[in-house]
Amino acid sequence: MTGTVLITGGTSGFGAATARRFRDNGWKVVITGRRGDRLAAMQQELGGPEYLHTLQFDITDRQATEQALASLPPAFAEVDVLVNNAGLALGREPAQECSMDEWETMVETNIMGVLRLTRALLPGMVERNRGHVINLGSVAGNWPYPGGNVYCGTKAFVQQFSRAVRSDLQGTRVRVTNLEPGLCETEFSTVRFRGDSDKAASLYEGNDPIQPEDIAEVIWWVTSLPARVNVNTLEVMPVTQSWNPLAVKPV
Ligand code: NDP
Ligand code: 8X3
Repeated sequence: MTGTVLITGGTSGFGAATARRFRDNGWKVVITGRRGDRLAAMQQELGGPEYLHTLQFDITDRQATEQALASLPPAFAEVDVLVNNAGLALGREPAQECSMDEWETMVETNIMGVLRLTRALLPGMVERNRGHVINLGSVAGNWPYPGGNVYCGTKAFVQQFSRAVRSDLQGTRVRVTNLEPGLCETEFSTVRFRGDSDKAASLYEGNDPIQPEDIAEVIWWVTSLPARVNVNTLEVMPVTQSWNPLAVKPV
C-alpha cells in the first residue's frame, strides 16, 4: 500500500526518519518545520518536489498553519496518514522556578499544534472513510518526573485527546494511535537544555537510547497493519530504561 503521509516536524529526529521510511516504501511525503534549509535538504535527499512537499511555518501560529495547509497542491492534499510529531520540552526546573513563556511555548506547540493539524485534516479522512492519525505522546504522559511539569501535562493531554478522538471516529475506518516513546536520541534534549549539547549528550551516553529510525519503524508498522487493526496506545522504551520506586523525602 502507498499513499500520502504528512509529518509535522520533519526537519530532524523522529520526523525526518519517518519521512525517509515512508519514501523508501514509495509514499508521497509532506514535511513541515520552521527551518527552511533543513526542509530543502530533505526534499533534495528524498527525490525532489514530485515526491516530497515541504511546508515552512511555525505551528504555534494558527493563521500560518491554516494558510500552509490550504496551500497543499492537489497531488499532496489527500493525506492518508497524519503524524503529529512536532513538539518540544523546554527546561527541567521545578514548577515554582519555570519560565511562563516556555510553558506557553510547550502548550502552543505540543497541544495547540496537534489540535490545529488534526482539525484541518480529519474531515477529509472521514469523508474518504480512510486515514490514520498518529500522535507523538510520550512516557511523560504516563509517568510524572521532577522537572517534567508542563511537558508531562501536554503529553497527558495528547494521550487523552487521542483516545477521545478515536471514540468520535467510531463508525468510520479512520484510525488513531498515541505513540509513547521513552529515552530517544534526537535534538530533543539539546532543545530542552536550551542549546547545551554537552548536557544533552551526557543524558544519552552509555544508555543505548532508542534511535529515530526505531521510532520510524514503529510508525511504519502501526500504519502497515491490516486496516481492521487500530493500535490505540503504544509505549516504547529503550531496554536500559524502566521505572524508579516512588520517592519519599522528609520535609
Ligand atoms: P527533535 O527536536 O529532533 O524534533 C522536533 C521537531 O519539531 C523538529 O522538526 C522541529 O522543526 C519541530 N518543531 C518544534 N517546534 C516547532 C514549531 N514551533 N513549529 C514547527 N515545527 C516545530 O525532537 P524529536 O524528534 O525527539 O521529537 C519529536 C516528537 O517526539 C516531539 O513531540 C517530542 O515531544 C516527542 N518525544 C520525544 C522523545 C525523545 O526522547 N526524543 C520521547 C518521547 C516523545 P523546526 O525546528 O525546523 O521547526
Ligand atoms: C521525552 C521523554 O522522558 O524526556 O518525551 O520526557 S522524557
